[in-house]
Amino acid sequence: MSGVRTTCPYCGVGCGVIATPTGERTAAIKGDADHPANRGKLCSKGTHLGETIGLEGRLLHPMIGAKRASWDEALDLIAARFSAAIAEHGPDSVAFYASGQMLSEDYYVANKLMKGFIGTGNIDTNSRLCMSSAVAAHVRAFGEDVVPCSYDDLDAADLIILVGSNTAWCHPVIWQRIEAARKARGTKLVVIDPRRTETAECADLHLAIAPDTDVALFTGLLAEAQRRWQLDGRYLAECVSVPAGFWKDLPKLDVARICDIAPEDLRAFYDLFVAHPRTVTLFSQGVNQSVRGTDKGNAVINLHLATGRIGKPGAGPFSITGQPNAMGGREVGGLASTLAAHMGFSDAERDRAQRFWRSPTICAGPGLKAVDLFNAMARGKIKAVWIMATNPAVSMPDARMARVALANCPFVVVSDCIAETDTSLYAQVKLPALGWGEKDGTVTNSERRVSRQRPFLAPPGETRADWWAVAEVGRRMGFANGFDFAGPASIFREFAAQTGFENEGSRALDLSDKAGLGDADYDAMAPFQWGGVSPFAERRYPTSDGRARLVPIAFSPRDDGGRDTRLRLNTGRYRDQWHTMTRTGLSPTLSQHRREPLVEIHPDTARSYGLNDGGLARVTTAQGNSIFRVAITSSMRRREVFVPIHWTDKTSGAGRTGLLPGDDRDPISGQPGFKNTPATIAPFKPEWSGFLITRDRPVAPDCAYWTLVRTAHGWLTEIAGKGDPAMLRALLPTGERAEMIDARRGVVRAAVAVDGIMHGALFVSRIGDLPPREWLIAQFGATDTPTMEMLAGRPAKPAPDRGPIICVCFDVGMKTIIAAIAERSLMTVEAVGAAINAGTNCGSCRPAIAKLLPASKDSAHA
Ligand SMILES: Nc1nc2c(c(=O)[nH]1)N[C@H]1C(S)=C(S)[C@@H](COP(=O)(O)OP(=O)(O)OC[C@H]3O[C@@H](n4cnc5c(=O)[nH]c(N)nc54)[C@H](O)[C@@H]3O)O[C@H]1N2
Ligand SMILES: Nc1nc2c(c(=O)[nH]1)N[C@H]1C(S)=C(S)[C@@H](COP(=O)(O)OP(=O)(O)OC[C@H]3O[C@@H](n4cnc5c(=O)[nH]c(N)nc54)[C@H](O)[C@@H]3O)O[C@H]1N2
Ligand code: SF4
Ligand SMILES: [Mo]
Repeated sequence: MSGVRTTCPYCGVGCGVIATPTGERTAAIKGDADHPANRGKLCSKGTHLGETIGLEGRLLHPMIGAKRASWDEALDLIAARFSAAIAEHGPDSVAFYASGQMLSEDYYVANKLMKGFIGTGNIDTNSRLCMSSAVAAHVRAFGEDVVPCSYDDLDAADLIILVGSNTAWCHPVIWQRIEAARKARGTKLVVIDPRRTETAECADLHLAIAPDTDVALFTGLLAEAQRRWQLDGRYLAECVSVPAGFWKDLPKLDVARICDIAPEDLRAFYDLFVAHPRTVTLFSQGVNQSVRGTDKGNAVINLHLATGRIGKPGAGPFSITGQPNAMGGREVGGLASTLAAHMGFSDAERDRAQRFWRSPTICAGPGLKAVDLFNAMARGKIKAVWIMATNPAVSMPDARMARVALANCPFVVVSDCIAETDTSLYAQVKLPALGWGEKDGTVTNSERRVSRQRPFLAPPGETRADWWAVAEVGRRMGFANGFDFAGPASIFREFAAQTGFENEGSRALDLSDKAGLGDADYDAMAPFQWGGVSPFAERRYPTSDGRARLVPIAFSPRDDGGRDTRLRLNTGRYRDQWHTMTRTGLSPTLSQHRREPLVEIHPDTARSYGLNDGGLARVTTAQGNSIFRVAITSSMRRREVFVPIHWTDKTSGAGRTGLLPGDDRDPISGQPGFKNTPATIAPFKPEWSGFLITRDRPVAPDCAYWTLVRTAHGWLTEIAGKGDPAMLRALLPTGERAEMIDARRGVVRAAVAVDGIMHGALFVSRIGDLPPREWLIAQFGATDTPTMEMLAGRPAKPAPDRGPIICVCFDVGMKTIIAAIAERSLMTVEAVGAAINAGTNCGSCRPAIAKLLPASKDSAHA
């Protein structure tokens, strides 16, 4: 097979990928130079997709309980249990919990079944945890969930403000585009994030504001814009409806104090804004995942509307999506708070949807939002739930409660590609879904661009498309007519037709020109953007009077971050891992960047809590506690800690972030405030610590702390605990074993080889003298490493220590880069690339390399 054009399954940048199969389950991956989203570029995650398409851990056939079942048995059972629950307790007793990682076709069929045929609004999605505040802000300001910008605007802007976005890690190809624009045109960059991320490190100005003080910052900027004659009176008069008293009620705030930033920095921000009318404000989870998320979004949008910085090249508020199809899910109506195709729940809209679907019923109104849905489940109100393409036992706030909810639901169906997830443990029925490279349909990216995901691998085992399973259940529930789709093309045509049905220009989402597409045209469909490059360029908004709205935002005591003296817990992402690691966790290359979940903390705060760099600490909140490796860094504000979301029960004994956040949420969007939870921290002092390297995946060790990641030739398990460390030898595989035990110092070292090839190695110590991991890991790919060298943990003739891997594409360590910079007086990231290749492939590590250069603010700490 030659190269197949498809779309990356990770973030909402939506990069075009060309996948060329090189074997049954292997493929060469490269960026699609013709795709407008990425023009050939890919980040580290996209570049290494080929390492994640094997069959390891896949669910290959349906399961009922612990037993393999046929599709017929499983689908009949689901239809029967959902029908019985509806008959006995009504349609609101059942629910779907879907995901921005489903294709639009899957999503469309699920939404149609729930809202139009079962007749309840109870379908929500993990986008509730991700995009719902931005959706609510768009609807309040524009009348419809429309993103006003395109990536082209990043090329044309003179000032880019990133709010609550670690773009360099989470949207790396957008980041590369921003960097290119800065180089070409001198675009100014401001980053607003309590942490000094690698994104912030590269900015012209970084405002490390106190958590959740964005409303004050943007309200202050709006007032400043008014004071300095920056308001666009004509735009306001012609295109915006301004509520009475809006300007009079703008609170007068001491912004620098509230945000806890230097007044000169605040002034510099204001001056940059005044000097650069072409401003794009790009925002993501630091805005959305907040109890003030919707107001934060509207504070940003208000500013752009009032200054007329919208609907023009290089200007606008730009909410970027997280998941590959977060936007598509919003389009079809996958959120409990929209009906379908950007329609709400008015009588007219419900009637219109019912006539279009020719359905027996239609839901009466919105359904339960994710957190409310799980709370209802915990109270026994939900009798059957179907979870697709998401892992809520990990990703919901207060994940322990989410598990209680799942355990309390009499019938749980889980559709996933992976056999065992933390969520599927609670499933009565497991359905094997097609994964990336197998599934076939469309996704919509951050700039409203619809692209095809095309299959290039044969479906393994009995895996089937999610839409097919939902349609089959719909048919078996007696809804034969609505669900006889021949394939994704026919679903797409129906969805496209629905977007245009009785639309007459009232909704910007209108794909009806695609409703007559033939199957072959659908297969060949090139990426296209609905709404055009700039949906509001014509200065008309999809509201009843065609005007946008300024939204008054009441300032609340919760916006005043400065006065709070408790420790705040912030959570987020690592550059090379994706969510619960079911896919990126399979890639040895991607697993090198961060091998353990770290709790990052400021040096002063670490000192006052008695924490040591590299030691362990227990983070406790009202919901639960978890143990993490301590990383002391001045990139954190004082009294704030940051932990990653990626580790699960499958990959960690205690490093579980999901247990910590509470379910406090934005009152309008229902999105949880994942980024700001009161917490405490204390040192965790194990009696011993160490690590285990194995060729095969080890059983979970029985000790207080363990975390597991992939290596090039197997697995690395970090361990720490109490009791006799010698018992850990039971974790080693069988083979020729060499051991060294020093009971007095509490040292255990063991290595197991089979026919000269390493199969296991264990290093434990009570006094912390552990050898570096990298050389030992590499020995698992070598033959006949002398036993003495293994037990010593280093070669007889030592190779230089490369330090932690920075560039995963060329396998270059931090110490190698620092040495090259010093020896060859390198001054730029390009010079480092030319000298030692680092940073010259996917480019994801370029911000990290920049940090090591002599000009960097941070290089002294490196
Ligand atoms: N590598 C990688 N990339 C991903 C993902 C992944 O798992 N891994 N997931 C994808 C998904 S689904 C999503 S939603 C996106 C998320 O992309 P981002 O939103 O960029 O990622 P996060 O790390 O969740 O959070 C962004 C930043 O918000 C900051 N923040 C916290 N509180 C506040 C605050 O009160 N105000 C401000 N201004 N900032 C604050 C945090 O310190 C953090 O640096 O990433 C997508 N891309
Ligand atoms: N504390 C904290 N919690 C958070 C966040 C945070 O920043 N902090 N971020 C939130 C956000 S923004 C998000 S998006 C969520 C993400 O959280 P989740 O959605 O729970 O995370 P994933 O690991 O992406 O789960 C996707 C699952 O779907 C499976 N899958 C992949 N493709 C398919 C498919 O085509 N069909 C089916 N049926 N299954 C498939 C994968 O194997 C995996 O098990 O986490 C949220 N939770
Ligand atoms: S930026 Fe990276 S993860 Fe996001 S779509 Fe592009 S290649 Fe995939
Ligand atoms: Mo997300």
